[in-house]
Formats: sequence, C-alpha cells, structure tokens
Amino acid sequence: MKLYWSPRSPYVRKVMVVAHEKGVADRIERLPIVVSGLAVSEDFHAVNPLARIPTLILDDGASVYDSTVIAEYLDTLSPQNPLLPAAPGERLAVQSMHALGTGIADLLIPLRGELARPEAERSATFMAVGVSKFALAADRLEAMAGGMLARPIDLGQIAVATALTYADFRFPHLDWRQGRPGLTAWFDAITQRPSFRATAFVDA
Ligand SMILES: N[C@@H](CCC(=O)N[C@@H](CS)C(=O)NCC(=O)O)C(=O)O
Repeated sequence: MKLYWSPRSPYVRKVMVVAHEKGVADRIERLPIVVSGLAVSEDFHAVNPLARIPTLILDDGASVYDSTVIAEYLDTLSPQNPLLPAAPGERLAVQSMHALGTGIADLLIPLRGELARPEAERSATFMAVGVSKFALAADRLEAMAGGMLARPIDLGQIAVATALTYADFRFPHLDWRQGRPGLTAWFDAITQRPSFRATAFVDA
C-alpha cells in the first residue's frame, strides 16, 4: 500500500496512528506530498478527485479516501487492537466520537488557513467563532473523559487525540488543558503510546 502523506496533517497522523496500533505501518510506503487549498495539482486530482491527504493506494491501484474510510479499512487488516466494536450500539458510539475528533480537525484547519492570510484580509469574527466552537467541543470531551480513560483505545479516541495534538502543534495559545483535568489525564495517557510517539508532527 502507498499513502499520500505529510508530517503536518492531523488526518494523516490519525491514519498512521491506526496503522501502528494495527501493526501494519511497515506495509505502508509513504509518498510525501505538499497540498494547498490555494493551488490545484492536476496530477493529484487524478488520484483523488478532492486532491486531499491522506489518500491510500491499494496494491491493486485503487484509491481510498478519506481519513475515516482509510482508518476503518486499516482496522480490518489485522486482529491486533480491534478499534471499531462489532456490536451496533458500541460501534455507533465509537464512530460518533471518530466524527467528533475529525470534526475538531475540520474546525482547526480553516483557522490555520485564516491565519496564513495577510492580516488585513483576516476575519476576526471567523477566528473567534472557530475558537469558541473548539472550546465547546473540548468541554463536551471533558465530560466524556472518565469513560474514555476506562476503555481500550479505539478509532474515536485516536481521532480526538490526534486533533488535540494538532491543536498543540498549531494553536498552543488555545491552552485546551486549562480547566479540563479529565481530558488532560486521558490525553497524557493515550499519547504515551508508541503509535503516537512514532507519528509526531514535523514542520518540515
Ligand atoms: N475529510 C478529509 C479531510 C482531509 C484534508 O482536508 N486534508 C488536508 C491536509 S491536512 C488537505 O488535503 N488539504 C488540501 C485541500 O483541501 O485542497 C479527511 O478526513 O481525510
């Protein structure tokens, strides 16, 4: 398998953490690529019509996207660390938490784009609303953190943790740990795992 990859993407980090947890990371050849919302790459559009990373290329040449689909696919590749429960109720809860974690990344990425604009073109309202939405999501996670700490790792927890690592990477001033001791304790435990240590962001 090949993975269009960057060391700066929270979505790529999420699927690489999954690959490490499943013991299949060494079956993935990483294809470094720089993507930008401000430029079109026709070559990459031929691989993924949205030209986004991560995009996984299977051995038969099929393209697989997006990060949630890739993560669920990788979970099927080995019995190690089952990350998506089979029982419908538990499965739905993990998938919802997966959507929450990926959604937090979806909130943060446009804020990053906004910060990259010349100051005169930035919208203070857009930034403030995005920061408020992030805080509300983190508050909800604080309320869920005790249960998360008690459960084995799953796709939902991986998605939330990678989104929070991205907040630390790009928005340390948001200081999401402040007033959220449960979420902090859960985050500190999960990010000690070798899968997180092997996938640290690099601002190359
Ligand atoms: N929903 C997608 C989001 C992926 C995404 O937006 N990736 C960013 C990099 S962090 C990207 O490829 N941006 C380029 C673009 O949107 O043109 C997923 O979960 O995989």
